[in-house]
Amino acid sequence: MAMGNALKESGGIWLGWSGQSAEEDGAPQFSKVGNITLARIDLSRQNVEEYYNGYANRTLWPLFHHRIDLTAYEQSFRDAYLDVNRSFARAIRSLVEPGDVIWVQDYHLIPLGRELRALGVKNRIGFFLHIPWPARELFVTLPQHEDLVWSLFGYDLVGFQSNKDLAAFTDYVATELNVEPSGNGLIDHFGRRLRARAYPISINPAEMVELGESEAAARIEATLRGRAIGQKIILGVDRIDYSKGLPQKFAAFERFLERFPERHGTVNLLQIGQPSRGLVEEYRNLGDELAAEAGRINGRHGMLDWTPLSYHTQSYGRDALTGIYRAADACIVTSLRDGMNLVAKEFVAAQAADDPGVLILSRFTGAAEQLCEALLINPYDKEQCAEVFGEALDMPREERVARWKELKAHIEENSLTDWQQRFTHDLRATENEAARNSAF
Ligand code: GDG
Repeated sequence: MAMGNALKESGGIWLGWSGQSAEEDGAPQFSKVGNITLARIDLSRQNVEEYYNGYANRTLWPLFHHRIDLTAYEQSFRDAYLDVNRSFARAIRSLVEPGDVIWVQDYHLIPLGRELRALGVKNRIGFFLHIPWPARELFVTLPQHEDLVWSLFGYDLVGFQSNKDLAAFTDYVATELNVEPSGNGLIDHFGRRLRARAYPISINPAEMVELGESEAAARIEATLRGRAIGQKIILGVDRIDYSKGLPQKFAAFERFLERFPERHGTVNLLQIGQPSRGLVEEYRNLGDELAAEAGRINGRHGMLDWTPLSYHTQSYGRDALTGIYRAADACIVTSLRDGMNLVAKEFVAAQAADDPGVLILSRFTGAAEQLCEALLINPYDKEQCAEVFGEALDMPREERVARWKELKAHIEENSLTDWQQRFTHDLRATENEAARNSAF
C-alpha cells in the first residue's frame, strides 16, 4: 500500500510477481494504472512454493525477525530464490533506459541488483529493506550469508528502516568483512562502493484525514461508538503474523482483566487480524491459536452483557479502517520485531485533534525510534502491559492532546512523500560507480 502511494506521485514502471502461479514462469504482462506501468510476472507453482513461500517467507522472514526456530535452511529454497531474481533481472533489462533510476523493494529481491549488474546495467540502483536487519549472531546461521551481503553491493544505495537496523548491518560488515564504513555510510568492498543509511518509512497523514472524512469512516465510527457506550475501545490492527506478538497481546489483556476486576464491563479489546501467508503452516496455526484464545478469554471473563475481546479476521476498506481508528480510545502495537509498523502512524494521523486516542507501542518496532511520545512497552512483560492499559484508559485529555500533537508533528514532518524524496534524492546523488566497478 505504502509503495503504491509512493509510486503514484512519481510515476514509473512497477515490476513484480503477479500473485498468480502457472505451469512455468511467464513473461511480463503490462498494464497501465494512472502514470504507473505495471509489469506483472506469473511464477511457476514450484517457484511460488520454493521462492516465495520458501526462501522469502520461511527463511528470510523468520530469520530477519529473529525466529531461527522457525527458519528453514533449505538449499532448494535458496536456489529458487536466486533463479527467480535472475529471471526478474532479465525481464527488467529490456525496460531500462539510460538515466532511469531503479529502486528495488524488500527481502524477496535482495540479489536483483547484482543480477542486473551482471547483465550490464549501469544505472543507479537502490534497495530498501522493509523488514529489520538481523543481529549478526543470528544472521550468520544462514548458509552463504556472505553471498547475500555481497549481493547488496550490487546497489549504489541501501536503505534500512531504522538506525538500529543500520547498526546491525554495519556491525556485520565490520566484524565479518573487516570493513569500517566511513562517516557518510560509504562502504567499499567486493570491488564496489555502497552507501547504507536509515530511511524510516511513513504514511501521508493528509490521506488519513481525508479518509476519516469519508462516509464509510463516519458510519463505522458512529456504529462503534454507539455500540460501546460506557466502554472504552483498545484497538489492535495487525496482519496475523508471529512477529506481531498477538498471543502476547491477548495474554497481557487477560492479565489486565485478572488484576483489575473493577474494569470489567468498561473496556473492549478490538483486534482486527488480517489473515496472511495462509500457505505457510506457522501462519495457519497462529490463526487457529488466536481464535481459540479469544474464545477462551471471553468464556472465562465475559458476562451476558459484555464481551471483553472482539477478534475480527475480515478485511476492511481503508476508509472503514480509518473510522475504526477514530472510534478507538487507544491503539496497541505489540510487535516482537517490526521494521517500522505503519499502523502506529495511521492511528495517530486519524485521530481527532480535540480528543485523540493514546498510542501504546512496542519498543521493538522501528516506529518506536521516532514516536517517543507513545506509551512504550515491552510486549513480553505482561505485568507492565496490564498497567499501561490502565494508564492509557485513564490518561487526562490535556496529556493525550499534548502527546498526540508531538506524534502528529513528527509524522507530518516525515511523511511518505518525504521518505520517497529523500531516498531518490540520495540515490541520484550517489556517484554512479557502476561503470567503474567490474565485480559482477
Ligand atoms: C511490512 C513490515 C513495515 C491491516 N489490516 C487491514 C489493513 N491493514 C494495513 C494497515 C497497514 C498495513 O496493513 C500493515 O502495515 P505494517 O507496517 O503494520 O506491517 P506489515 O504488513 O508487516 O509491513 C513493517 C511495512 O512493511 C512498510 O515498510 O512498516 O515493519 O513488516 O497499512 O492499515 N488495511 C485494510 N484493511 C484491513 O483490514 N485496508
